[in-house]
Amino acid sequence: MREPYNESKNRKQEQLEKYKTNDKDKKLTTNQGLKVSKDEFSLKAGERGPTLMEDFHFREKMTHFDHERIPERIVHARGYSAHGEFQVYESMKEYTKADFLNDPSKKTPVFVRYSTVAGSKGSSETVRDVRGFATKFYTDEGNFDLVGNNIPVFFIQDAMKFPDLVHALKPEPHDGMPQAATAHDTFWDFIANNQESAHMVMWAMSDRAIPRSFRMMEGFGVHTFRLVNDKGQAHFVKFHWKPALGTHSLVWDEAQKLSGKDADFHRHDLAEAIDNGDYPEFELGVQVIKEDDEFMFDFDILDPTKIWPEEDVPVKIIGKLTLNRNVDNVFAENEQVAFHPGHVVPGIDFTNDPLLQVRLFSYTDTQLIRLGGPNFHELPINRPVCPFHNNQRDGYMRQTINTGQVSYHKNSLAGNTPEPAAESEGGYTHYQEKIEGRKVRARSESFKDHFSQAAMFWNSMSEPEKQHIIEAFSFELGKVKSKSVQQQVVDMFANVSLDLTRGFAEAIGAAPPQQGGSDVTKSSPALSQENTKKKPDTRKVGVIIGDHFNGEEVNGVLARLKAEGINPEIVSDTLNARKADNGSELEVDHTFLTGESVLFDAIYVVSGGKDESSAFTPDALYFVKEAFAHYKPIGATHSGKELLVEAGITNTPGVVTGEDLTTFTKDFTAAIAAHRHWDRQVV
Ligand code: HDE
Repeated sequence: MREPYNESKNRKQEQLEKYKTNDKDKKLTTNQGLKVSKDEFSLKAGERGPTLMEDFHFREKMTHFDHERIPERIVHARGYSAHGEFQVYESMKEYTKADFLNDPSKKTPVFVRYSTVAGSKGSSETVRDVRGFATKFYTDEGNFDLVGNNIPVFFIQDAMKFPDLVHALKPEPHDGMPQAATAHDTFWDFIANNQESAHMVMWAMSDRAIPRSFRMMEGFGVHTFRLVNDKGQAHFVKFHWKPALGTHSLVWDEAQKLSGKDADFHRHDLAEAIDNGDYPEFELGVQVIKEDDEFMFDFDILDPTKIWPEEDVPVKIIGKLTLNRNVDNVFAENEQVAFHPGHVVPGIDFTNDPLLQVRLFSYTDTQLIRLGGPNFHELPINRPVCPFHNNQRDGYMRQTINTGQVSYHKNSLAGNTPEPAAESEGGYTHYQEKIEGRKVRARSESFKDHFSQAAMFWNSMSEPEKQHIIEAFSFELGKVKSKSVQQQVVDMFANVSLDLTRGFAEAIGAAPPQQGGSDVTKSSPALSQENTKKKPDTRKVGVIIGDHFNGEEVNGVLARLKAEGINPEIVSDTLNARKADNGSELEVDHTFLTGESVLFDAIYVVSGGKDESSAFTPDALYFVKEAFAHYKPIGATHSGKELLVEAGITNTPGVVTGEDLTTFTKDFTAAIAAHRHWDRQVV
């Protein structure tokens, strides 16, 4: 029997509470509960003598430590998570019987893990890579996992090639390099020899692969799934997450510098936003295609290298995800969480997408080795919030004490329980798709166009986005040593666009393609980040300040920025509070040493050094020049303007100066909302 949903509490949080423990103010004990008297010295035969085997306290402490690490995820090792809630806007009953999508008054607890794909667990977060966006919905009917990415297509069409893809993109086996990067020979050799990757590579070379924040990227279920309603009718569906703050990216130079300045940049950003009460929000969207329309498109809707252009199949927004709680323990939650695309609930089903089909095998298999056995569903983070009963027993680290004599089905001794549930009682029934065919190892003919949507992606980009793609190819292939691989990639992408390949062939010393190009003229405006939402909310502004600043003005600007949802942080050459001309003081958050320009979305320059007359430090000059080169908004008032003159920054797009408080803040806020000012001349 399902427990009734209680709206006043988040059932997952309540469940997790039972497992929490806090050691503060407690006596130190062994794992057997024995109080220990000393924890600094091992037991020795004499003060200067050898340690004794008898020292059970030392052995327990060291043995546990020796076994602290578990294997990292084979892909998506570097990740970070948060808890939250999901609520559907209106009942989706017409399409699906999934309970959590039927009741707009119901809040479903969720856990989301964001990740990079290629790098190790300790690698930097701002690398060029796909981002994982995996969501576990703890529904009343069991866990539903939407294990998606921030890119809507994939490199390959059949999961049989997944081990090859991952071997090619991971550090090369002979020297273990490079870490968390695809800028090397084996990755590009794989691409050139598996050309179904063309569309995904276009996305991976675009700004999408260097997101500004986990909070500012889209999420996609990638595969075509099925929604099934209570009449047994099915629709094809693709799932989307749309960020409330819009989709925004870093610039490549900034992303690389951030890798050193703050390798945790994205997790910092996520955790801080939640701590500040700036809860990240994403809307869930669905694209729905009727079963009868399966063959209406010029691509196969089961091909995971294809999108359904939003202009052709609109995204219907159906609900909202809010992330409102940080993890308490990264290992217990972020590391031990086990996602699986096969965790579905009644009303959500699979299709024959060959990538999805084999994912349904791989995820449980990988958890068995990573989490050490078949009982990982008992770990607190993985437990459903609804009861679960079956005849599975034993195995490493079993925690449940199953009482009773019977652990098999069918039985008479326990009245044939636990018993299967009828469909009307919530029993999952697989959609009865009609299947006919011969047993073959083959790629469907309908999966053979690899370049049309890659060309559509290119056509959809704004000029700055195109330039960034050219620069990304130039960088990545510039790191490739094999001339042959470089040329193969140029020749391959000539099928997407001659402008693109001519753009980077020269930079990598390859022959520009003589022929090729694409006939595709179609574009999809939804693909360009230029057309995304632009809001100032939660943007971080670095405020460069010295003593004797105009107190009234600066406090006025800061208050107005905060009222717009912007977060100013003070940067100076010391952490001592800075004094204004009117006697007021401002606490300093960072020095130039600890608060680099790459950590901010915009810069507000107020004043220079220790007194009114002193000039800006060279650090301040570097700070503002770097922000300018990253196309960031820069605001300056009064003596702050002198720094812009010193930096050679004149009246160009995104540079806002002025004395009138209200006008200045209004213009500066608009410049911040615009994200980056690509029309600026940067030399
Ligand atoms: Fe995954 N993938 N994948 N993947 N994937 C894993 O499972 C796999 C694919 C995705 O934060 C692994 O628990 C195969 C597409 C995310 O814990 C592994 C194929 C998409 C995460 C695995 C794919 C994803 C994973 C490694 C077929 C987007 C991180 C650790 C080609 C829809 C989940 C683990 C987390 C993780 C296999 C392709 C998303 C090995 C065989 C397409 C977000 O099981």
